[in-house]
Amino acid sequence: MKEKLEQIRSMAAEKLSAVDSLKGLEELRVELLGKKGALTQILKGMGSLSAEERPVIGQLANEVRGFIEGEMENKKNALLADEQARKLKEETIDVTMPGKVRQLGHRHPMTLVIDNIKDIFIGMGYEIAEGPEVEKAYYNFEALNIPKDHPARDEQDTFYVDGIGDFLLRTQTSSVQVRVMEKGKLPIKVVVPGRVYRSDEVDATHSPVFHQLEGLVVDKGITMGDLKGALAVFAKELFGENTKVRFRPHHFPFTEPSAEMDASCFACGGKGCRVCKDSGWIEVLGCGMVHPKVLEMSGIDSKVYSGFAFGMGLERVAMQKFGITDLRLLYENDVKFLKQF
Ligand code: 2U9
Repeated sequence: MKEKLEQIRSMAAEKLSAVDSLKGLEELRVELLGKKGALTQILKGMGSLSAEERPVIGQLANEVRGFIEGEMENKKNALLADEQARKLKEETIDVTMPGKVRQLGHRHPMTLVIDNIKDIFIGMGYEIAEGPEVEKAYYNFEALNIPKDHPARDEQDTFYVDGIGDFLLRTQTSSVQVRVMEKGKLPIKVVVPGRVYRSDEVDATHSPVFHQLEGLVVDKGITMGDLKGALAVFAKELFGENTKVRFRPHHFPFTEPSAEMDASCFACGGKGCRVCKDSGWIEVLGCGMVHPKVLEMSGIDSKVYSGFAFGMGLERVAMQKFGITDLRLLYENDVKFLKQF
């Protein structure tokens, strides 16, 4: 029995050194120390030993068990350490590897221009107003002093919506300012960006769908001086601190007097270049003092209140700012073109 125990000890040492996994170690534990294990079998046979032999064998059996348990614990710790070292090596991040480049999109050039102009006016204390693109003819024309059969309707021919009464696709965002005035809350200081529609053929400078931004200021004592001051500040913000402006007389049915505003060319500073077609000036917007009839039609007393208004085509501003020579590029969604902005 003594030899057998020694055999078990050396067999255990041999097998333990060959174990290379926690699973294998557990299997070996069952094989050696389990209920049907080699050591247990020996202990079961102790009953047949003499009274002298029993304590000697018992002590040896305990020693062998202690040896096996101790070695198993050592092996377990070594295997766990190996496993951790392997994981650390396997999961090491090479911080010198090049990262994955995710392609980020960006805003469309039209959105850039619209956001830029909105921000300028927000900075000057204006609120943003919006309204419907399918609009009542009254808000688009009559309320702006463009009655039926007025020649201005020819220039702003549009798409009429059949079947739901007197509706059309708005030709200007001015209908929104009329709606703001009708609400009756004074003073008014708004800008209205939005899509407008006209029955135009597509070419390098025309599109049946384009964007406008219009502004309206109504308060007691508003003068042409307020208009010029506000729009001169706007031009500096848009084109640069050194920008100068000039006003040329014009005519619009909804403003009186009316003007067009030019800004000194941001590309050449006014000397004349390709951008300003050698004139030194860039046409930016139309403007004027709101016609008293327009105020009255929306319920504002034109003897107490006055106002100024302005409007600009945003595609034109984008084309000028970015040097785009064909408006169609803004709608073709060619990634090679859009990537430049
Ligand atoms: C109200 C009263 C007055 C808005 C104005 C212009 C001048 C103007 C054009 C520029 C190029 C439109 O995109 S474009 O074709 N607009 O020149 N717009 S004053 O005047 C208003 C608007 C609303 C109630």
